Amino acid sequence: MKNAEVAAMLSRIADLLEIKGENFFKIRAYREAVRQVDNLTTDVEELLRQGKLKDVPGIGAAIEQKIGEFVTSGELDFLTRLEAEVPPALLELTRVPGLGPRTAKDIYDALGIMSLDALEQAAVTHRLQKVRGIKAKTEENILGGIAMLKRREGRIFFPQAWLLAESFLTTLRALPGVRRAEVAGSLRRARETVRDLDLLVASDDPDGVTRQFATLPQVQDVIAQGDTKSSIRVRSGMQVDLRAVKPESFGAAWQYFTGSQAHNVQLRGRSEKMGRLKINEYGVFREDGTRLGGETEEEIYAAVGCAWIPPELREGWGEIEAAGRGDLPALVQEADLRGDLHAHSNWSDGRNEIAVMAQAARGRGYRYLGMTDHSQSLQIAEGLTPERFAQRSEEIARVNAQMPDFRVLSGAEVDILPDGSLDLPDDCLAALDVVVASVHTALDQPTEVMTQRVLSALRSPHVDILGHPTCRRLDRRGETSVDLEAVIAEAVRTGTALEINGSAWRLDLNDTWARRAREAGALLVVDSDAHYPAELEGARFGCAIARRAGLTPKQVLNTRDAGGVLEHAAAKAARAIANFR
Ligand code: DGT
Ligand code: CA
Ligand code: CA
Ligand code: ZN
Repeated sequence: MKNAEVAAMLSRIADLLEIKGENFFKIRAYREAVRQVDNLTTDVEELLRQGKLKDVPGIGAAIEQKIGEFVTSGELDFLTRLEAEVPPALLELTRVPGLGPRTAKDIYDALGIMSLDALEQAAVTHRLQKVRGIKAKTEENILGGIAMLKRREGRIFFPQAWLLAESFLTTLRALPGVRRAEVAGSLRRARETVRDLDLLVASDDPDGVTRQFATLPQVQDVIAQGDTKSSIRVRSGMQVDLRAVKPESFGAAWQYFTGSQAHNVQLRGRSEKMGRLKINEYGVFREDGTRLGGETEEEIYAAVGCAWIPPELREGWGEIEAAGRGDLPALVQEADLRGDLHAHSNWSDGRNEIAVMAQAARGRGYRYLGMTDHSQSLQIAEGLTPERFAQRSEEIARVNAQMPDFRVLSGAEVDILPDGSLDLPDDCLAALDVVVASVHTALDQPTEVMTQRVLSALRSPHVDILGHPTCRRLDRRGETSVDLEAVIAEAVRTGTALEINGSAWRLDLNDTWARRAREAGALLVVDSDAHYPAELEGARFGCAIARRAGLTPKQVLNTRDAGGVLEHAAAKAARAIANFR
């Protein structure tokens, strides 16, 4: 047994005693023992065997006895009994680094927070500040601790990593000697989760740049430091790898470090077959060493007879052959999106007025915004009754009158009730321009029930879009049991669009399901589900998913203008009335 395990055991005891509100001196004795064990240069076990453990200052007979029991049996009865006295949910909260046991208990008592996910939610929404003694800074630390815990357990979702990457790119681009700074690795490929951040810089002084990088204020630890390479860890626990190359090798390095590994292996295979070319992070070379290029990625792909391959497709799924045949899809781009068809205003659970959301959407270059507030039964989201929808349409008309070059589409995100019926009457739905139908309640229905529930919504003439089809929330819950294959087939049959919800909390559909939907011939739509202006940015994440799914603009509903969207809705309604009613 290692000293660190013994120290962790003692520290756990101290935490639990503190939660129980035990005697201060007793708690302090355990904390002191932790400090001593941490500082030991010899094995605790060895000292124990020699009977010298109790000579260590701060470790008395009682603690020595406990260490003895723990070391010999791997367990400690005293600790097990203590743990049994503390609610498991509270124990869970104490796992967060930087969240002290006393504060954890205060939060638990005041807000009844039962899980790490709920804790994170409360911190994000600043509800934690309602607890005595908790300030904005404490919330920030708690979020940092939760992020660290998650990171230890593995990978993070790409939208979060993008935000970190962007702050690094801004910093790097401002450094002297940096000509260009870009994201590489799995994040550039928009893989759903990423393990670390890979950044690439072009500079005439690569050595100087990597050294400066390691001293940036964001850096918590330096993991490795070389001439052209530097790996660091930021406070949240995420690793960031930086490579710096000369400008003439930038394209080759960018290609190489974007991966994926499978893609790179296949590309090298092709280059050898095609004429014994060698591709590495410095360029493309002939056998005799002549350099054929490397300043741009295009030069690398051109050398093996391929068109440039969008990073989102570089997974070794056949994209190299397709690029060789000139068969790559012209992937949808963010600039192709003419509007967003899923957003909320302060009429329901959004934060802002319709006009504010509309202005923000126009500011992103959109021509329209589907204002899809929640329907009546979703009371936690202040869903609207038919009467309130009617009142809202007057405000929408006023906003539209003031924005001649923009159109707010009057819409709803109507709940699909547990029995598959819709939460608004037909006449109300018929009066709307665009209807997103979503499941928000009774999420634990068995597959058969859940699937039928969703299928019946797809058959409604009023439903244009199925919102967030799996209902997963990345921060708190997985997918419902819905049979997505069946849903995709019915979406194709009824002409209902399936949503790629780009909210950083959802990413739903994800890339694999969106790809399945495309293959089945479904129409998709890239939405943000924004509840305030900054969240309109979610369209960017949704677009990245659409690209990984291989979608072209034609296959995405909101690349059409408002007229095109309405036409599609009318066509779906006519078809549904003729066939499914
Ligand atoms: P990740 O970090 O697990 O989310 O996935 P990647 O693809 O970002 O992997 P990473 O960070 O290990 O490496 C970045 C890229 O560097 C990778 O996509 C391909 C490229 N690469 C080149 N040579 C190697 C190699 O020998 N091993 C690995 N793992 N990657 C390599
Ligand atoms: Ca990586
Ligand atoms: Ca890496
Ligand atoms: Zn929703």
